[in-house]
Amino acid sequence: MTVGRAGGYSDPVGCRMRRDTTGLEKTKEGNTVRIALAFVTIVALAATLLAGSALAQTPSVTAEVKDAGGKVVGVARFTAAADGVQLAGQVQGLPPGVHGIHIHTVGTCAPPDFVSAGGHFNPTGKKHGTKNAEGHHVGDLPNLTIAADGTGTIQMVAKGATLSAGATSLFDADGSALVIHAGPDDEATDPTGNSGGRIACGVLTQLSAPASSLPRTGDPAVIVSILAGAGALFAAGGVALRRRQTR
Ligand SMILES: [Cu+2]
Repeated sequence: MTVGRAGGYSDPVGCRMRRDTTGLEKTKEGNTVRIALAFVTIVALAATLLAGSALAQTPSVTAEVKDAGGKVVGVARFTAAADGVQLAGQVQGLPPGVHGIHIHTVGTCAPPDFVSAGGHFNPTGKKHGTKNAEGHHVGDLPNLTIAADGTGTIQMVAKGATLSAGATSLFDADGSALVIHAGPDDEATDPTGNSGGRIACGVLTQLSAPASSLPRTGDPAVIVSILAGAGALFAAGGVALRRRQTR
């Protein structure tokens, strides 16, 4: 079988033959296959890079909560949810009982009173509390219950809040903070919920990706990416050259 003449292939203007740097005779048919392969390679590489990039840009938002003495009493993680922002975390070393907890409007936690965090995050100009007819603040949250051993689970949604850019974003110019209060929130008294002093506070911090998932220089993944990128450029250049030569 002649190279490029497989399976009844016919070329009405005659099969144009040429030699490339490998010394092998090539035909338009062969070139088409090579172009297709190169195209598939480039698309696959682009898809891989885009997927990696999307992963790296997935926001990871946490707040390390500290008490008035500067001691870490817990960590909360924030993720986008259908109806707002989901909070999940654990706290310990806090007074047992029911405590008001809110997202406050400024991302500054200056102990011991944490007044620096400002009022509740309220970008929509509502009044405090889900039991308030004119409520609620975007930063309002259900009460947090601390057990007799001082531990508690944060599992709640900040309804109407977002993490991406926009009017209800927790990442506006001055950031925001998670604040835990001394007493329970009545979920109706504007603007505070009457939940007493602030006993713990954590600034919402956004990372582009968890540190453990970021590639480091010298990682096999980085080297493979560089080699794959170089390969794709080489293939694309080869395709362009061949197309010119076959004209
Ligand atoms: Cu508060």
